[in-house]
Amino acid sequence: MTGAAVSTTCAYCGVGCGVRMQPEGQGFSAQGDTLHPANHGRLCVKGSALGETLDLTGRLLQPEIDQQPVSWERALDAVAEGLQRVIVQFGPQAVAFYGSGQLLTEDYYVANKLMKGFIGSGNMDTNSRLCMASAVVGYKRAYGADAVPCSYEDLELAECVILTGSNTAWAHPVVYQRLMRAKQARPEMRIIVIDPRITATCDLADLHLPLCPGSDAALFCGALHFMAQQGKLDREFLNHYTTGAAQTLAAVEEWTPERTADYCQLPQEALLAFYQMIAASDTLVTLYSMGINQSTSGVDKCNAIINLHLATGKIGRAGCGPFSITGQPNAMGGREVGGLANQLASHMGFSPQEVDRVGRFWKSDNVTKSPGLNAVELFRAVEKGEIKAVWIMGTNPLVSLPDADRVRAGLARCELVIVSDVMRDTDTTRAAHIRLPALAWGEKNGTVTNSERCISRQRAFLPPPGEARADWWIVSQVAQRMGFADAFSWQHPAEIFCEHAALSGFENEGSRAFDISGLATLSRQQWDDLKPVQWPVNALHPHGTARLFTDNRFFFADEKARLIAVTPRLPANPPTPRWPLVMNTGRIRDQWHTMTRSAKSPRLMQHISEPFCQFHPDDAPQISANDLLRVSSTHGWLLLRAQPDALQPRGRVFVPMHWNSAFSQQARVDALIAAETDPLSGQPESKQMPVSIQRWQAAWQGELFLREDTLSAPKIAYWSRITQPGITHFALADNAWPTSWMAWLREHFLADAWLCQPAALGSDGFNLLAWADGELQLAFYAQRQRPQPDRAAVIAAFSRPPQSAAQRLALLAGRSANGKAPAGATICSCFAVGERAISEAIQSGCNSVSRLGEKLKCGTNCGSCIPELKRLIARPQ
Ligand SMILES: Nc1nc2c(c(=O)[nH]1)N[C@H]1C(S)=C(S)[C@@H](COP(=O)(O)OP(=O)(O)OC[C@H]3O[C@@H](n4cnc5c(=O)[nH]c(N)nc54)[C@H](O)[C@@H]3O)O[C@H]1N2
Ligand SMILES: Nc1nc2c(c(=O)[nH]1)N[C@H]1C(S)=C(S)[C@@H](COP(=O)(O)OP(=O)(O)OC[C@H]3O[C@@H](n4cnc5c(=O)[nH]c(N)nc54)[C@H](O)[C@@H]3O)O[C@H]1N2
Ligand code: SF4
Ligand SMILES: [Mo]
Repeated sequence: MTGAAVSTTCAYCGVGCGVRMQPEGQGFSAQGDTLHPANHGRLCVKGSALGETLDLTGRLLQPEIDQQPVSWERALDAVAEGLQRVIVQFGPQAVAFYGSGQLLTEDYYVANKLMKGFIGSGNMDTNSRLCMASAVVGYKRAYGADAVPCSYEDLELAECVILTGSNTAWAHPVVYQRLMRAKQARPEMRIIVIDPRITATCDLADLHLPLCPGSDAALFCGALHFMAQQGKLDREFLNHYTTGAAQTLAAVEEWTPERTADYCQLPQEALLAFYQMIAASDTLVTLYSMGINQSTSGVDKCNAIINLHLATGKIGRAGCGPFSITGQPNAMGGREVGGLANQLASHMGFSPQEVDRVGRFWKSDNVTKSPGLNAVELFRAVEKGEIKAVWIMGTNPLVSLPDADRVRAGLARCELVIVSDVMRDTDTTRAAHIRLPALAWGEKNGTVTNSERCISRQRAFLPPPGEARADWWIVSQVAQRMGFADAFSWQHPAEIFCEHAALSGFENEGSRAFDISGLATLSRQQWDDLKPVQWPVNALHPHGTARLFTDNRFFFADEKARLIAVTPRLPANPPTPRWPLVMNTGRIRDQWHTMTRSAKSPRLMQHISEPFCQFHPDDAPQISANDLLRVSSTHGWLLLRAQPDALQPRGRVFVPMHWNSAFSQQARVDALIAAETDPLSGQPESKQMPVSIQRWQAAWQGELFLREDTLSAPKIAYWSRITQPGITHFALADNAWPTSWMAWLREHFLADAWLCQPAALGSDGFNLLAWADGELQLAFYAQRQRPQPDRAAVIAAFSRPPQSAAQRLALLAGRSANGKAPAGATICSCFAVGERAISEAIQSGCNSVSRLGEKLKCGTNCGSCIPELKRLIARPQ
C-alpha cells in the first residue's frame, strides 16, 4: 500500500498525541506528528503499535439480534421500537444510555441529545463516572465550572511538580517524557511522587511518599497548614479572588506535621521535606489521576489539592495549577457535551434557566428537568427492574464496574440490552439482545479533546469494514425512527460539531467556561482540516486559550473561587483479620483497559502476558513467582499469577484492571470490588479493597500452542490467552492430574488425523507435538511445576518446522535448537529486547541506560522502559 500519511489523534490515552498513519506494505505504520502540540512527534509504545491493531479479527461487522445477523433496517427498527415500547408503558425513566470517553464528541453529543433532550430522561451516564467524576465535582465546587486550568507546558515550566495518584510513566507516557526532558534541562526542578507503591514514575522523583492508601486529603490539608504557618499564603489573592479561606484555614489547623505524618503513615522528615519543597517554589503544578479520583472521598481530595493552589496563588499563571489529567482519548469531550447524568449539555446543569435555554436551542419541550442515575445506580436500577432497556456504547461495564458479577447478573434480567461495540465477543456484548457494529479508530471521523482542553481531529484512514457504521449515525437513525427526525437529520459529523459549538456559545456571554462558538461556522472542509486548538475558542480568543483564570475571574456570580473546608476520610472498607491485605488496582504499561484493542498486538503482550497479583514476599513467604494465587474479597475471587515483589509495600497488593473473560478464566478484578461510591460524585472506590491471598494448588501447569486461530477458551480451571503472531497460545493449569494425558488432550484439543509425538516425563509431566503434512499443529508442555518452554522457539516452529530429529527433540523438550536460554519478558517493546539479553549486557559491563541503549537499542525510542532498565541495572546480578 502506498499513499500519503493521514494525521489523526491516538486511540488511547488522554494525552491526545498526534499520530501520522503512513501506508506501509499491506498495512500502516504509526509515527508521532511533529506538528501536534501534545507530543511534538513523540509516541509511547501503545501509540507506536497502533498499526498492529487494525486487523478485523474478532470485529463485529453486522448487526445482530439474539446473535443472528440481521439488516440495519431490522436492527434499528428493533432498537427504536424496543425503547419506545418501554417508554410508553413505563415512562422515560425506564430507559438508559451508558456511554464512554472513547466515543467521539459528535457521537457523544448525539446520544446525550436524544436521551436528555427528546426522550426526556437524565439517564445518560458514562464510564467517566469511574474515572473523573470526582475531578469534575472538585473543579465545579472550586471554580463554578468544570475547567482544567493548565496546559502540558505548565508541567515543563513549574519549579515544583507533584504527581499524586498517577503512574504517569505508564499511563500518560508522553507527558512523562516531557517532564523527564524538562527535568534534564533544569535539574533543580523538584518532582514529588505520592503513591502507596513504588511505580515506574518514581524513577523521576526527588521524593517519593508511599502514603497510607486513601490518605491524600490529610496530606494536602497538612500542606496548607504548613504554608499558613510559614507565611507562604498569597493573602492578596485570597482576599480579592476567593471566598471560604477562613473556614478552610481553620479546618486544617489540626493537620500539624505530627498528626499528618501519623495519619498518612509517613516519616515526619519525608513529610517536612515535601512541604519545604512546595514552600520554596514560586510555581507549582499538582498532577492527579485515579489514585485521587477513585475514592469514596475523591471530591474532597481534589478540593484539598485545589485549596493549596488557591491559597498560595499558584493558579492562572505559567507553571501553575491543579491539573487533573484525563484518562480516555475523549474523556474531556464527554464532559463538554454533558455525558455525565448530572450534566445537561455544553457545561449546563439543570437550573430552570438552563433547561429552558437548552430546550429553546434544541427546539424541544421535553428536556429533562433533573439529573439521571449515575453508573452504579443505573445498573442497580437495571437489577431491580426499574430500568427495562439499556443501551451501552463503547464501554465494557461487566468488566470495569465495581461488583461486576452482580452487574452481570442484573443485566441478565434486563428486558432489552443493546450494545454498540467494535468487537463481537466481549463480556458485555455477550449480555446483549441487540448488537450494533460501530466503526473503530481509524475508520471513524470526528473530534476528541485531551487533558489540556485541546480539540483534535480523529480522521478516518480506513474504509468502513462490513456493515459497521459510525456511532453518531446509529443513534441518529434510532432517533429518527422514534419520531425526532428534524433534530437528528445530520448527514456528516461536521454538522454535529457545528451545532455543538453553537450551543456552547448560545446565551453564554462569558458565563460558561466551555465556549467554542468560534468554531460554530466551520465548513466541512475547515472542520476536516481543523488544527489542534485549546478551548475556549470564541470571539475573545479566536485562536484558543492555553491557560485559564489568568484574569483571576472564576465562574461563580461573584467571580470568586471557593476554598472548601474538607474532613479527610479513609477508605470505606478497612482491612480486617479475615481480609488483611488492601488491594490496589490500576494499569500496566502496554495494555489498554479491558484489552479489546491492545491485546491484539503480540508485541504489547510480551511485556506482561498473564493477569497477576503483586505482593510483598513477607505477606506470603511460601508463595513463589511460578505459583498461581487465589485472591478473594467479600465479593468474589480471582485466579492470578503470583508476583512476589519486594518493592510492593507490605500489607498491600496490586492487581491490574485489564483482564476480561476473553483473555483469562477468572481475572476480572472488579468482581472483587465493593460498589462504595463518593457521596458527591458517585465515583467508586476502585483502588482500596480488602482481600486475602492463598496459593492455589495446581496439580499441573502447562502451555499450549495451537496453529488454529480459536476464539473459544479451554474448559479448565485456569487459562490465560497470550496473543502471538498467527497462532493461539494459552497458559494453563488444573487441579486434577489426568489419568491419561493422551485421552485428556484428545478430548480437548487434538484432531484424530494428527501425527503425535508425545514425551511422557514420568510422573512429572507430559509434552506433545502434533503434526499434519509435516507442519506443526500443536505444542503442549505440562508439568507439576510451571513449565517454561522457549516461547519464541515454539512459535517459530509453526512457520519453520524443525528439519532434523535432534531439532524436533529439542522442540519437544521446549528448547530452541541452538540451545540458548529463552529471551524472557520483553522489556523494551519498541525494539523487542528481552530480559535475558539485557541481563547479559549488564553482566558484560553495560551499567547505565545509555550504554544498554547503545548496545541493544532498548529505551532509545519511546523511553517507556527506562525505569525498568534502571531497575534491572540496580538488581543484584
Ligand atoms: N497503559 C495504559 N495507559 C492508560 C490506560 C490504560 O488502560 N493503560 N488508561 C487510561 C485511563 S482511562 C486512565 S483513567 C488513566 C489512569 O492513569 P493513572 O491514574 O495514572 O493509572 P492507575 O494505574 O489507575 O493509578 C495510578 C496510581 O494510583 C496509585 N494509588 C492507589 N491508591 C492511591 C492512594 O490512595 N493515593 C495515591 N496518591 N495514589 C494511589 C496506584 O498505586 C497507581 O500507581 O490512564 C490512561 N492511560
Ligand atoms: N478496579 C478498577 N476498575 C476500573 C478502573 C481501575 O483503575 N480499577 N478504572 C476505571 C476507568 S478510569 C475507566 S476509564 C474504565 C474503562 O473501562 P471500559 O470503558 O469498560 O473499558 P474499555 O475496554 O475501554 O471498553 C471500551 C469498549 O468499547 C469498544 N469500543 C472501542 N471503540 C469503540 C467505538 O468507537 N465505538 C463503540 N461503540 N465501541 C467502541 C471496545 O471494544 C470495548 O469493548 O474502567 C474503570 N474500572
Ligand atoms: S501517550 Fe497516550 S496518546 Fe500518546 S501515544 Fe501513548 S497512548 Fe497514545
Ligand atoms: Mo479512565
